Amino acid sequence: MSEFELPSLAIVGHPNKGKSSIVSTLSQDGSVGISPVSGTTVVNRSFPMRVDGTTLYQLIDTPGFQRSRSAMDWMQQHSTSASDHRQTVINFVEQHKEDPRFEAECQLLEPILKGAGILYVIDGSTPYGPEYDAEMEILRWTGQPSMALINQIGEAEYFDQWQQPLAQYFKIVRTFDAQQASFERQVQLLTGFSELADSWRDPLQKAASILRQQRKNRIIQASDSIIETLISMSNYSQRIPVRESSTESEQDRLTLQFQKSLVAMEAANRVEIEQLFQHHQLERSDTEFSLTEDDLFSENTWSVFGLTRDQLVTTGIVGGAAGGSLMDIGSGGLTLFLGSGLGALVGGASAWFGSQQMIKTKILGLPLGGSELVIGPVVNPNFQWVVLGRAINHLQHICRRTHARRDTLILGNDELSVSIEQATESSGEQHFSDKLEKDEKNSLRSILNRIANQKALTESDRQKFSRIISRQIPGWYE
Ligand SMILES: Nc1nc2c(ncn2[C@@H]2O[C@H](COP(=O)(O)OP(=O)(O)O)[C@@H](O)[C@H]2O)c(=O)[nH]1
Ligand SMILES: [Mg+2]
Repeated sequence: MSEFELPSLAIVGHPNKGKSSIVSTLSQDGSVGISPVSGTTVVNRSFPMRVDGTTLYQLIDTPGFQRSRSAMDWMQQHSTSASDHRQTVINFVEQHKEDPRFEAECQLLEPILKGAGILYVIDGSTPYGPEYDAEMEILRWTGQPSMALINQIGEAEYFDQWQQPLAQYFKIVRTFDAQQASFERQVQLLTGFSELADSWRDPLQKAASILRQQRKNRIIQASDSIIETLISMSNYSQRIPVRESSTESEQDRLTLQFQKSLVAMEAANRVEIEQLFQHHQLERSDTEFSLTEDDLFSENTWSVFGLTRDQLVTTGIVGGAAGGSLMDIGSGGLTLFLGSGLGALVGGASAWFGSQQMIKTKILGLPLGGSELVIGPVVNPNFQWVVLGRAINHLQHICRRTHARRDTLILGNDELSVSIEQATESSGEQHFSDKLEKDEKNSLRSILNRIANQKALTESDRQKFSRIISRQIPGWYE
């Protein structure tokens, strides 16, 4: 009896209750128009859920009911018994198609009468009132399979008030937070609906399993891209010609340039991951890492990732390597240059890099005369852990974020400390490395050491890495 080939769900309700937000979340489409101004959606718009070129289902965003009571009055006057309810709704739309008073009602009823299922959305933070009865009654008259969703826009909770009236009209009533719903909750909504309509059971169950598989593939792809970035960042160095006349401000500029290149590599990885999860219009506010003493390698920064110095020591994240593997500028061949103009440059750099023991730097003589400063790679042994910690944190945020959210993604300290606090409350755990099994931690340490030492990774290293990262991500299915 459906004119649609695919499972189709019309999202309906009062204006401004989060209908478009639900469409956005369930279709993973950030381009759906969401607005605090009611009346933004005036015509239906359909959003297909596509995976690998196949459309699994479609969601139809509709304008909110405007005159449900008058519409219901008309229908009651034109109905003689329950057996003609559906036909009466059809007649109503037929007769009022051109009537501007009932534009919204005719729009939203049209796909339902063509066979779309109904997701009726109410806001659980506003009280129930009898004005909703007419909406629910009209929907019931259509005879289409339906489910009620309690979204929560504000702080207040009137869920209890809503339970009874909703239960009278809908077989399934669920709470569903359009902005916060986890991926699993989204999939459960689909499978819930599959129980309501026989002809959709198979396609919707299949859609759910395809979505889970897609999620899994994306997480694996994301961890592959993280490891590639980690390798590039760990190997990165820059060669910069230096002259006798090089000045200190020039040197500052060069170090800044080196740092910016690393920041750009990290940013490119973030964009890639955001694209992978279809967050195309995402605005992100990020604390850039910088290679200054009181930033990347300070205890302050570690604590941003939930690491205390003690933890770093016990997990082996700090330790041993720092002193030994470091090629301190100011030592070895470089001292040759001391005393010259170049020496002044190097001397300045030494104070800058040397004290922090983090970036390998050397001066090379060029065959045709002149010298180059080779800056990088970063040799501080915490580098890979910090970069990885930041990447995992970002990926976790992206995986948790619904497409209904339009606010800036804040990866700064505040949000991080909040999420760390939450993690601590629920599990007593802090940094991702705390959640690792002992053998995982060992594997990861050895993989990160290989990366730090610029040794090639084996296929099995990569697979282990992928698995370890994936397990840190919400919505990962074993
Ligand atoms: N805090 C919060 N705000 C929401 C939620 N769902 C919708 N909103 C906000 O409510 C307003 C109306 O949302 P929209 O989806 O456009 O509602 P529609 O008119 O029913 O399509 C927008 O400002 C949304 O950002 C939610 O779950 N939580
Ligand atoms: Mg809308």
